[in-house]
Amino acid sequence: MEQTQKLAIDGMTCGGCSSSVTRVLLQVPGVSDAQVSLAERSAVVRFDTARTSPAKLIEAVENAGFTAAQG
Ligand SMILES: [Cu+2]
Repeated sequence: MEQTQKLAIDGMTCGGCSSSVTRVLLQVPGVSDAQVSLAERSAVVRFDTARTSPAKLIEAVENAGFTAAQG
């Protein structure tokens, strides 16, 4: 089943950061869309619940050097 999850992202300071976060989210298997907002410090991610989870999305963002939380 597809689910949309909003994440709060800390540590983005420019468009390069938001591009990086977008890329790492889209690279997670099962993610079909990621809309990252630098201004709102957030991401809205659409994913297949059978293939990934909010915890895995957060892990991917944090492995790229940012901080993420559900919300
Ligand atoms: Cu940056």
